[in-house]
Amino acid sequence: MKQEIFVEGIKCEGCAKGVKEKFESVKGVESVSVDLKSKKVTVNAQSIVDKATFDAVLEGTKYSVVE
Ligand SMILES: [Cu+2]
Repeated sequence: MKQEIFVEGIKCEGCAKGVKEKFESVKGVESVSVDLKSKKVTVNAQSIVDKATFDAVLEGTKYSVVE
């Protein structure tokens, strides 16, 4: 299942890498790619991951999922 979400707060390659690693730690997620310019994160997972899960994984960071 491919999902596209937008994440606020991504400003550089380091941010992109950090968010990628966070999302890759979510159970069932197979691959993550981050487009720095559009702040679009493409997530490939075994099943749809809900927004609350992404919110939880980004909690305490400077990043947040855009509604
Ligand atoms: Cu950064």
